[in-house]
Amino acid sequence: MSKSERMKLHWSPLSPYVRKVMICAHELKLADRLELVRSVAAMSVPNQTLMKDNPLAKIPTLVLESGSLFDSNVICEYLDDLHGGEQLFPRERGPRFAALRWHALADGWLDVLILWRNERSKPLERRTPEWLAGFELKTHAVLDRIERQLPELQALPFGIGQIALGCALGYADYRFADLAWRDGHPRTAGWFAEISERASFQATVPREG
Ligand SMILES: N[C@@H](CCC(=O)N[C@@H](CS)C(=O)NCC(=O)O)C(=O)O
Repeated sequence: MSKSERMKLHWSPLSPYVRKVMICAHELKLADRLELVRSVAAMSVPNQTLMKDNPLAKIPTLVLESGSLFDSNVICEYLDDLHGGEQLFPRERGPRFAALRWHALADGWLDVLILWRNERSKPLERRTPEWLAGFELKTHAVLDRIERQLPELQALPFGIGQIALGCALGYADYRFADLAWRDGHPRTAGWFAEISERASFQATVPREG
């Protein structure tokens, strides 16, 4: 893979995983190098065009001249590797695994929220109450963990951990307003308000279109 090859990104303005990639691209000053292709990805109707580049039919998918890359974690690392300067994925062992743990927590929570949203979109009689209860329980456990351990994240250099968490909280705001996640989590709320001011976050706020 060459450092100057063209990059096409299967993209949507509402996907939190795509947003994570776009925030990395903005932070790394690589956003102008991405050709954004609006791609609809829905679990129930796999997008055949997207499947040519990613058999899982998921976004984000990054298409390079040398092949395609997915998922968002791999794409973020790829972009970070292209960039010569400050790293979003720390190199040093301690900070690296601390950042990766936050990344995994935030992405794992996003996976829960997406499944929860899918379940909530079904007609009432087809919903599985135990699943709904499980998604809610995990969400509250994640939020409580974030609130407690936030100082650890704040002690790390800005990077993939903060980006992933910002995307997950942004998605919770966009799709789960009724969750009122700020209640009981004032430290997280303050942190999110601050990080949302970054230009990379402002440029990628979820919006229809
Ligand atoms: N683990 C993947 C998750 C990507 C993902 O689930 N994206 C959603 C859109 S937000 C998607 O493509 N859904 C279509 C599907 O699951 O078939 C990543 O980090 O890229």
